[in-house]
Amino acid sequence: MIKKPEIRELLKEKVLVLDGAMGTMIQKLKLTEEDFRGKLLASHSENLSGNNDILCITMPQVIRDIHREFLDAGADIIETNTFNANSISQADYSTEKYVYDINVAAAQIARKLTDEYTFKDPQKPRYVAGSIGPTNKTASMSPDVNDPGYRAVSFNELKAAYREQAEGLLAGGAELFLIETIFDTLNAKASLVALNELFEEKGIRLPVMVSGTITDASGRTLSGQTLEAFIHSVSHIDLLSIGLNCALGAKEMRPYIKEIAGKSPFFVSTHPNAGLPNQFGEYDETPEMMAGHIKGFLDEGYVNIVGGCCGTTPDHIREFARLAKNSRRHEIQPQKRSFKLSGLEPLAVFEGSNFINIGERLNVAGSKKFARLIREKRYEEALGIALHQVESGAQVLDINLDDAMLDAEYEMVHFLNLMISEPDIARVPFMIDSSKWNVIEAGLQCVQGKSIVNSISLKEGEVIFATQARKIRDYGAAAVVMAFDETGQADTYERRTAICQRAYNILTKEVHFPPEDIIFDPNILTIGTGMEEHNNYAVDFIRTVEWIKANLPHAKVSGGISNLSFSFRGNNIVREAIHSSFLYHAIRAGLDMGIVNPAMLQVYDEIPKELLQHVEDLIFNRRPDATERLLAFAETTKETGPAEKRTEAWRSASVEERLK
Ligand code: THG
Repeated sequence: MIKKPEIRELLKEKVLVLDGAMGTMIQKLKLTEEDFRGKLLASHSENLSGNNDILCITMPQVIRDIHREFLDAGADIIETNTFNANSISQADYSTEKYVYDINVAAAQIARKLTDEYTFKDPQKPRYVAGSIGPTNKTASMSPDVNDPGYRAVSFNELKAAYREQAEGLLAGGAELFLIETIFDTLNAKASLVALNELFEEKGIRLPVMVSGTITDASGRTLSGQTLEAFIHSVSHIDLLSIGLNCALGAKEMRPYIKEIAGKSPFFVSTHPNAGLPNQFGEYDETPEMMAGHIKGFLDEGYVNIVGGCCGTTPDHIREFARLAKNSRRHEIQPQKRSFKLSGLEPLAVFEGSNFINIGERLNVAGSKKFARLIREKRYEEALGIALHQVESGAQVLDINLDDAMLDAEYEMVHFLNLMISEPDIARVPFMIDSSKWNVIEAGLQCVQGKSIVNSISLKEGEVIFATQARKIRDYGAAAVVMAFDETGQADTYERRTAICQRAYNILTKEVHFPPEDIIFDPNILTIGTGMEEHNNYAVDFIRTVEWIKANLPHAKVSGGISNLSFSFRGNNIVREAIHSSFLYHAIRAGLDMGIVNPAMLQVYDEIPKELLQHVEDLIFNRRPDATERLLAFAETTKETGPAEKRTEAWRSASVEERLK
């Protein structure tokens, strides 16, 4: 056994060098079909030319020689020749059944060499990274323009394929994993979940590098995420590094590497192509040219791991190793424990107001129109409601398809997939709202962004609560925790605070759920029902908000605002006034977000004084006859048409203006 420092520790001391491209090195050898087949697959049914990964079992000497060249050039980390060694990609060659063997062989070949080199020079330890490519299918886009809800591969299919690959790499001696060339974050999430499950089962944890790819000048991944949204989507795992590879050359990559260096909570890696491909698909950047760009990254302190992708040769790597030797290294920027969500874009927080409004209208229980459109399968029109909410200022969209008449799991998956295909909708993060765990998990498997689960609770006891919370964390989502326990819904200040405290302890101490991703919902219950015991609901909620903010560090608080006014259905003027006043006070008490109808938020200061007086008498439980008085007053203001049709000037104001 060769003793080596943990790579994480080594990265605190120096910049490490990753090897260069395997694919373009193999290409240069101009191997024949017979070479690819070797003895082992001499009579295989399909052509194998171009199946580089198969060489690990049919012609291992070729792979060994290339690794040697990169090690001689000074690479600290070499990547296994397994970029396409997964059953989904190998299906192109009908070689799925060799996947495990390819991965074992690939890791063994590499590991034998790194051990040899480390033994020769213990001052320069070498490591094997198991290369995990994206596969040739994408989980969050439809390959069929006429069927945007279709997906050629599911999350679970990807997860199973990655699991098989990872098991082989691990068995062969890989010491870390490199999930690379990520063009669709959902694929990467499937591999992160697969790795996590493997680690849990084996009781180990290897370092994981994640490397995305930006395909054009838009600065987005192929699946449409901005870089920051991508970072939010994968940062729930304690990664070794996050970085970029392929697609662009180092020069074009520079602004993005700079951005990652500023925003990544992990070490930063880069392994660009040797420039952009020329008209023949070849890469022209010489080692000296490319080294010039890499030197720029190093001098600025952007990176911890440098290497090369397509077109880079041992000569390129030799230059990088020379530069890395005495180079400055990137210092990870200390991260604030802030609330991070993403869709295609990071959660937009408005200046001057941290309150996040979550659109409530995509709820079959909360909108007759939406329910009818879904039941009649008029999805185009249902998407119109989603778009309208985003345009009205919703920063997150709540989606609920729980209905006895619907297959909620099917509808959740289908509707999410449709929304994800509309960039103007998918730019915001989603809140997956269901009382059924299977619906929530199916939803989580559709979204590449960092979303919110709505909701979990202690209703069915601690074991189920903790199990679901762990899964949510592994999928990289935040969670709404309802103030519910085994005995039912909390409806007093004492019960609300006690349950939130208990849930917080379990989540932070047992589950290691990040506290900033816990969103308490201490139940906004209906007031003005005529029942005396309901009169203090709003007051108790607001007090609970204050208590949570003071006692449960970093936790967020949310609620379903429109619940409050169900008693005043049919009178939207009164309902809106109740919502605005309640929000005004709850936000001052610390409410972070709310499920609202974003098109119906009224400006607090513009609520007519008399109406406001009546509304606040009710909200603050200031007099026993508050409901009757408000109802009587409401008679005088009865307004029949749907509120959204009215067109006062304030409605065109920005959301933060309206919230003020
Ligand atoms: N907490 C959490 N999630 C929630 C709630 C909550 N999800 C659902 C609900 N409560 C929040 N969403 C809504 C959506 C709509 C309405 C109320 C709450 C609503 N709808 C009109 C009504 O019923 O009068 C329907 C109008 C129409 O049909 O167009 O008020 O508390 N975590």
